[in-house]
Amino acid sequence: MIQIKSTTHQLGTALVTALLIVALASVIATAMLKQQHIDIRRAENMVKGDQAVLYLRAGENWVKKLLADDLLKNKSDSQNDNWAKIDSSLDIEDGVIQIRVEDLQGRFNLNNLLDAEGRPSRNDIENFRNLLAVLELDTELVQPILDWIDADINISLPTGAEDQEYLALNQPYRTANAAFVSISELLLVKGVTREIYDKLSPYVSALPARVDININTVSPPLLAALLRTTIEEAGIILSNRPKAGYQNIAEFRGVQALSGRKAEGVGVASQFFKTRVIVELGRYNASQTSVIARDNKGKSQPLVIQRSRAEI
Ligand SMILES: [Ca+2]
Ligand SMILES: [Ca+2]
Repeated sequence: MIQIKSTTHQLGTALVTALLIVALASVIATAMLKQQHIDIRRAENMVKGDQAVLYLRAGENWVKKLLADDLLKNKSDSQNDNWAKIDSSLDIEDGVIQIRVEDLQGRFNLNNLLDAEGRPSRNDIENFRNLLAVLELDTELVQPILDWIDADINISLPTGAEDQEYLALNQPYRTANAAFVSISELLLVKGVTREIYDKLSPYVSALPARVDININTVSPPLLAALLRTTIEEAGIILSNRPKAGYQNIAEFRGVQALSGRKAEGVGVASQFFKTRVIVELGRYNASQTSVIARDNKGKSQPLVIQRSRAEI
């Protein structure tokens, strides 16, 4: 009797031990599967990430090629050019790629506020003031913006700002005292709130050279600023623009509606373009913004001078 009891007890212990081992093995197997699943997902993301980067570069290269070819086709730049017409999605294996090109000379170049010698450029300052007015923003913002890029640390009166102002902030920083590298620097300038920035940013650029505004790609608010007129009138002038754009500036100046008003610092060709490429590969998304400079004399190939995963 004692013998049977002991055997039953031993059997029970063995069963519990076996169950424990099975349970433990299940836990380990589940953990291993989970880790394997994470590893597979990680590897998949790495592959997709590499693929996406290649697609982003391919999109950028395609635009460089279009810009180089365009130079051989015509000497002006307008929305009729091939580079301007890419605004659609292309199907690729496992996904889609979107490419958009914008002429940055359809905007006001903030660095034009200083002339080639680094002195305030009266005409450009006037144009910028008008742009601020057209956008219903404070025209006095021009002073701290000018102070941000001029070499000296003398405050432009009455509303300018230099180091003294910025060094007194909770998170102090200095004035750039150099050309804007990105328009997002505006957010550091005294008086420029996020709201003001969002309103102004579609109309300005930060280019590494003094450039003309391209009359073939200019927007109604900026043209209104250049001609000292209303957005409505600027819109009418632009609606009469030839389909292939103006071929030279004399042709633009000859337009009836312009009589009595003369836009300065304008041209019909561009050197700087912004390309935004967006790639979607299944669950994986990636985007890139590049600024491409084109040598309009055609001596060298278009060159990427700025590249960012964010909007520039
Ligand atoms: Ca062209
Ligand atoms: Ca300064």
